[in-house]
Amino acid sequence: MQSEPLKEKCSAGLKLFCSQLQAIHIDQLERKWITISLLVIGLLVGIMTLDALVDGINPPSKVETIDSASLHLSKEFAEDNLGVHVENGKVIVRMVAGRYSFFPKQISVPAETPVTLRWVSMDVLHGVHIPMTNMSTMIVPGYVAEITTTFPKPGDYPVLCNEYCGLGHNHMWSNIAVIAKEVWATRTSTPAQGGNSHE
Ligand SMILES: [Cu+2]
Repeated sequence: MQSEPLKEKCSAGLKLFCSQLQAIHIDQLERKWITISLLVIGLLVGIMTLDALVDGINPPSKVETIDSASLHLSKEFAEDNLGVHVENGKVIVRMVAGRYSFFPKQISVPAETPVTLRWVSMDVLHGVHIPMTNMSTMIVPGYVAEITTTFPKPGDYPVLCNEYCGLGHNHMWSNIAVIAKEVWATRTSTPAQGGNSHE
């Protein structure tokens, strides 16, 4: 059979590798630190794997792609569709990052409620960071970055770009007005507002 010689070759190669490894002199202390380093790496990889499988924690892009050059033609990120929407009881925010601002410039969301923010870039690599929340991600052109966060209390939250994107980078910021849950509920129940509160 063809697979037998291959198996033998592999085990012979492995044996040779192990014997060569054993022949190398490694100091006792060095050996200890190599073992500790490998255990730490194993532990971290284990935690990441467990988080991904059990809690569904993924990188923000989730490898969801979009054509950055034609966002205005896309269904989801067309200008009329940006801002805050309530869909199936969930608060969804869609925003576009572009040199040098986040669009829409001003939105309002409820406090103490999970808010899913979906971001895309219309030009280059941007970052977005909202202090006092877990909202911090890169916005890579061609990908949709999604993070769900809860704003702990009402107030104005700055939205900052934390990836250098050009000469106007330090002016790239926006604002999210977080309003009390009860006030938000009365606003969204008003037909004129329709759940949207963007500019
Ligand atoms: Cu920037």
